[in-house]
Amino acid sequence: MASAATLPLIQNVGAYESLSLNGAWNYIVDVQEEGYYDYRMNPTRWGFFQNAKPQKPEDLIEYDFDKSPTMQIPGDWNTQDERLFFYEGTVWFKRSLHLPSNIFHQPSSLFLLYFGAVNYDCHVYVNGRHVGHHIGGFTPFNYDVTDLLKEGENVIIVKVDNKRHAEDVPTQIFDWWNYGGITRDVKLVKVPIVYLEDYSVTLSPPESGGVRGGLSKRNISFSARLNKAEAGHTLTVSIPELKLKKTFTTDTNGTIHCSLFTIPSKKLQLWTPENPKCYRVEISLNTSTISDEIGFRTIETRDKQILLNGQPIFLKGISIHNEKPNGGGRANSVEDARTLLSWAKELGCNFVRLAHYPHHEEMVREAEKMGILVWSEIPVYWTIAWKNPKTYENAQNQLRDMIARDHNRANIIIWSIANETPHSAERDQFLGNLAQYARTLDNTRLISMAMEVTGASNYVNRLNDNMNQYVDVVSFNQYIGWYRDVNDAPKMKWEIPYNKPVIVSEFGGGAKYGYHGQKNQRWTEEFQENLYRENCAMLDKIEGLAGTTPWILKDFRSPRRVLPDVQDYYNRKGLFSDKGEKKKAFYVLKNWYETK
Ligand code: GCB
Repeated sequence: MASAATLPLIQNVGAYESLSLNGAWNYIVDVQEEGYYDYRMNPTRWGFFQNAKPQKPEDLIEYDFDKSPTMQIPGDWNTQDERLFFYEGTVWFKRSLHLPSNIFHQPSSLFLLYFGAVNYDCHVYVNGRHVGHHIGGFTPFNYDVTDLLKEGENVIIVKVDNKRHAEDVPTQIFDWWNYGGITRDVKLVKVPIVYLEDYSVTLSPPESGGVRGGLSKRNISFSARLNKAEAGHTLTVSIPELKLKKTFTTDTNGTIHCSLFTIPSKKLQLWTPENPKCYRVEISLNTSTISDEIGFRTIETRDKQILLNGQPIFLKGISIHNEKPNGGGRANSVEDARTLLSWAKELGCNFVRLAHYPHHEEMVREAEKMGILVWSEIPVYWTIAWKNPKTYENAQNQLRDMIARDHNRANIIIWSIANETPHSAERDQFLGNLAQYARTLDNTRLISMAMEVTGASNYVNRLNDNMNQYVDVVSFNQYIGWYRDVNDAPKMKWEIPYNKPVIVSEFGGGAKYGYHGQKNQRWTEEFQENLYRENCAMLDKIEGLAGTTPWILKDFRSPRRVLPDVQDYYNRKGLFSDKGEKKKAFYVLKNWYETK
């Protein structure tokens, strides 16, 4: 029997006919990996992936998925079973799937099993066969399972392990909840045997005749790659509203390289936060057609400015964790995205930093519809195992899949490769390679990372990071007023010796919603309000400040935040409480953004 194959990620998975596998999945919590190993640590006879059942009354099988509880997928296990709130380990999931015989009467189709994200390490089985192993908790992946499916009952089993390790990405410690499970959509996707694995439709950058003021024509470039390296496949791309249509033929690699559409500038509405215009793009390959909604804009830097469509823009941002707006748990729906993003809008934002890992796809797509620019990041956070080649490979794969999923979204302007990493030669090499890799995958966006400033003297903050040469935008986090006295804020000086735009990618402090007192009383809303006031005044003095993404939109769960009655396992730096109530500092930031 043929085995399944791990495939590169399919672009725009939502454009294909699919069967949702969301819903109730049975699960077994497996603290000692009994589903794999017997008492001598040899493979067990009755591995859970077999979904074994006793055949005779005397048969001994010590598990039964069908009698085990269920939980909703997508969803984290921590907030669905109170026994699993702090659990980090292995859980097995199972669901069955009834397939009618007629779907197999279409020999020109393949079936891809697609996972939006599984945190952190997972093995996938279909009808008892191992399909693949994936690591990394926030990026999608898909397998070709065509040959493993059968008419009638099919069983999908996923073993998920979210134990933390020093060599992982993220590493052993991080300031957010390690939500485990199948946290994003699962689907069985039907695609033609030859399908578009990847395509990109972008407005060409200025130097190639794209945009800068006065140009009468603009170029839209199209490139594509099929899943098969075959010449002679015909692709027709059309943008009906612009009356553009062209037909291309693939080369022997199954690719189409940067083919251009030229269009008079005045006909093209550019995507902007004020007018987030997207055009329907239809792509026909052989006899099948998919469509996407694509916006056109350029993003570049000039000295210390960020230019959107050739015009300087100040990025009025906020950092966000991918957590549900009310009550915590992993966010995974369009509604979650809309709520969080509408709070950002209310704050006056035109930009969000989706920290510290790729958020669910709808978050990016909804932001695009709402006119919100995005910074998207991989979880290379704090003390990564810089010397470990496997760690690098893992980080690079996460970067690849983040870009593969979202590179057609006009609103993403920054790929961020790291957050607050300690300086060393190994770290510079690791991050330098990541930055270069990102550019080979996508040279139409800016690269940044959240750096740290060092105190050159008591009141002078100097940004001194070898990574400055690799990034387009220098960004740093600073916590004056929280990890340092707020009264120092007016005395602070900033030395950023690079001719690049600056984003302050974090600042902020904690407050418990509804707790009031003096402005020097920690945890009160007044303390946070004053901290924001002082910070906004201080940031205004940074030369070349091109944007800010304060920390953070909403209180979020973190195992590191243990102070009873105040934190209770929440990082309280949100401008909204975990239940969505606004704190006083919200208005300070909103007012400041109104001046920008
Ligand atoms: C940081 C981290 C962020 C933390 C934050 C804090 O610098 O980048 O992940 O949550 O500080 O609250 O301390």
